[in-house]
Amino acid sequence: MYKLLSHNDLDGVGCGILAKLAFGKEVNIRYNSVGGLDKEVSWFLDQKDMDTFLFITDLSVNEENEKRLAEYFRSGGNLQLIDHHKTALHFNEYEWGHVVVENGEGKLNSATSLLYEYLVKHNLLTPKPVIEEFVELIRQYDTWEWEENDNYEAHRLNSLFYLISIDEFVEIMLERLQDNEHFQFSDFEKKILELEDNKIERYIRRKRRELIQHKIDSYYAGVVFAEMYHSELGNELGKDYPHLDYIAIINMGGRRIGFRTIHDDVDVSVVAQKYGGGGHSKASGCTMSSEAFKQFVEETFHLDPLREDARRNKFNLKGNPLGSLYRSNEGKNYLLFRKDEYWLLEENHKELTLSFPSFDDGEKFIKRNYQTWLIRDEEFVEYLMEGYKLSKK
Ligand SMILES: [Mn+2]
Repeated sequence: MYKLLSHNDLDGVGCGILAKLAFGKEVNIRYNSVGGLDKEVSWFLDQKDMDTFLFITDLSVNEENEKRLAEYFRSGGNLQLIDHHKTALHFNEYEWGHVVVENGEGKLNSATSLLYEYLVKHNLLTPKPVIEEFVELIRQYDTWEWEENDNYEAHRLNSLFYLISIDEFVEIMLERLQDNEHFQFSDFEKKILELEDNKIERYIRRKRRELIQHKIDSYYAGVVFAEMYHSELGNELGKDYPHLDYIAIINMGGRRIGFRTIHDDVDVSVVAQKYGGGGHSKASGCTMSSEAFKQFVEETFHLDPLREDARRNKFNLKGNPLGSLYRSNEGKNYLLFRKDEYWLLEENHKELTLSFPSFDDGEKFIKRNYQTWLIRDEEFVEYLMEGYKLSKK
C-alpha cells in the first residue's frame, strides 16, 4: 500500500491525481492545510505501519516529525518527501528528502512536476502528452509563470479547482487524463470559468479601495482583509501599488496571513519566517501569531485606506516633465516636475530641497512618506490657477 499526504491546493491535489494514476486503489490520500500536516504525520507514525510507503508532497513537517520520520526510515520504513519550497531545502540532507526549487533549465518546479518526474523515472507512471500538459498547467500556475506567458488555461484550471470540491475535481481530472490525448476544458467548464473571471475582477476592484499602507520593520506593506482569491489579489494590488514592498492579505476567519510581492529585491519568505511561517520569495504565509496580529491588524485597523490614482486624466498624467500633481491624506499638494536631469518636488507651491534621479523614484518617495494619490484634472487646474495668482502678488 501507499499513503500520500499532500497540500490541499491545486499543486498538492495535482500530486494526488498523479498518485491515483500510478497506484490506483493501492494509494490512500489525505489532503492537508499547511498547519494540518503534522497531525496526520504523527498519527501515521504512531501506527508503526512498516508495510505502507509514505509520500509527503508539497508540504514539509516540523522538527519533531522530521526526527521521527528519520527514525522511521532508519528502522526500515519506506518514505519519500517531495517539495519545491526553498524553506524545505534542509530535507535534502536525508535520503528520503527531494526538494528542488528550480529544474535544470532554470525554471521553477512545482510539487506536481517533481512527483511526475519521480514516478516516470521509477517506471511507476507511463508518460503521455495529456498528463504532461496537465502537469505543466499546474506548474505554471503554482510558480506564477502563467502570467508571464499569458497562459490563462493555467489560471482557469486553478479557478475550476476552487469552484468544485476536491473529490469532484480529482474524479473529473482522472477521467480526462485516462481517456484523452490532450488536455482540454469542456464547453460547460469554459462558460462557468468566464463567469468566475468576472467575479474575481469585481472582487479585486472592491478590495483595491480597502488597501491600507503601513510600515512594518523596514518594509512598506499594503494590508488588505480578504478571504478569497489571495493570489490574484496579491498580484493585482502589487502591480497597482508598486511603491509598496509587498501585499499582506489577512484572513481573519482562517487566522492566517498571506504575503505576496511583485518585486525581485523583496523576499516575502523571510517576512513570513519572522512569524513562524514560510514559502517562496514571491508568495508566502503564516498563521496569525499575536505579534503578527499586533502589527498587521491592531496597528492598521484605524488607518485610512490608500486612495486610488485618478485614471481618466488628460492633463495631470504621471511622468509629465511639467509636473504631476498628488495630494496627501493630510490635504497637502505635491507637484513632481522635471528640471534638467532631476525630478524636483513642490509642496503647496513651495519647492522642497529634495531631488530624485527619476520620476518613479520621486513618486515612490511621496507615496511612501505622504500617502499621496494622483488627483483629478479639475483639481490640477485649480492648483495651477492658484500658483498663477500667487506669482502675480
Ligand atoms: Mn506547491
